[in-house]
Amino acid sequence: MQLSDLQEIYSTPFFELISRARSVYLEHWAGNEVQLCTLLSIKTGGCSEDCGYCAQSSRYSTGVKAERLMQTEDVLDVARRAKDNGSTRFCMGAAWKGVRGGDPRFEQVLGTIREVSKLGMEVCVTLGQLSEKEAVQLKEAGVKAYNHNIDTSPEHYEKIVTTHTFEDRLNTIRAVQSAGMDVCCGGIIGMGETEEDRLKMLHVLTTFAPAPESVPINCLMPMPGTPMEDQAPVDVFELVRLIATTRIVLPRAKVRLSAGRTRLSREGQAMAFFAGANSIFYGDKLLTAQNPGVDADRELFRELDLVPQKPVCATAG
Ligand code: SAM
Ligand code: DTB
Ligand code: SF4
Repeated sequence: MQLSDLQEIYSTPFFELISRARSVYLEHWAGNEVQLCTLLSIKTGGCSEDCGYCAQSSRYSTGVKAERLMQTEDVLDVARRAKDNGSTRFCMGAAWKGVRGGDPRFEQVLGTIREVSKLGMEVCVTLGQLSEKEAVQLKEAGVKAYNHNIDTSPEHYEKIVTTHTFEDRLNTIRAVQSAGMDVCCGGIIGMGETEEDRLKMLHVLTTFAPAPESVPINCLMPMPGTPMEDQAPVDVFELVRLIATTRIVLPRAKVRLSAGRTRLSREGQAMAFFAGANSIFYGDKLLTAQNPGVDADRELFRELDLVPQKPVCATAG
């Protein structure tokens, strides 16, 4: 698929676009099921990288304090609660540039993963850069999917991050694929990129082999103290167009309506679900930023007749 194909799909008249996305969606998924994922920051703040959107970079004064890696028991408490609340995916994030085999902190994370994976939720982690050796260890410990976003187009990336490259991101994704983990990869919109940048990002995702298992679409949460703190909110119709286009070109991927739901109306979210978004982060907090509360999401699901998606790969009750 060429970039021009994506541009053509994206610029289809709005209602035609979302109807087409809906038909593609219903061919592959139950249209009333949305996956609930709980996120937990197991290592917050103090990151060496300069990602211009991120409250956890040590380069900016964002008020986020650097914390130590969470103990396994504490992570398990949160994971059990997430499961009781109906989450079927549990994603642990660390504010690291990457991980290195043999580092005791990585060994600790592997131990945590072994325990969490016994709970029967899909286990996802996002720990930064990896090589194949660490990817294999994660897979063996019980990780189903590894989240590593390309975030924006290759051209725009260097305006957002200077401490690592777009190619570094792709190398990690290749290591994840070789180890046989699912790739969870998407990006952020609302960082001053053009419509073309958004579609170039999506185009890169369509070149992955195998295709990404899930695609998180984050709307920038403008974090105070970061270079992006004053960015304007994303236009809801642009977001829905991008979701619809993603659904059409990656029909089997879970499309996750990720960060930024606190700034979307209920109607905006309904349109995103209609157009094929079928996964959300569930719980009051993302990593450091706010997310709609559990009560608000339960109410929204009730109003829209949506139900939580069943786990795809439960290994235990
Ligand atoms: N350090 C690892 C990495 O960079 O891959 C894992 C954690 S990092 C916080 C995970 C992803 O969160 C980023 O790639 C980005 O897509 C998203 N993210 C971070 N801050 C965000 C913000 N302010 N608004 C929206 N998405 C954000
Ligand atoms: C993803 O694409 N979005 C999540 C998850 N992967 C790790 C992170 C969103 C972070 C939002 C900003 C924050 O909480 O600091
Ligand atoms: Fe560090 Fe990840 Fe935040 Fe970049 S996005 S500063 S790598 S935690």
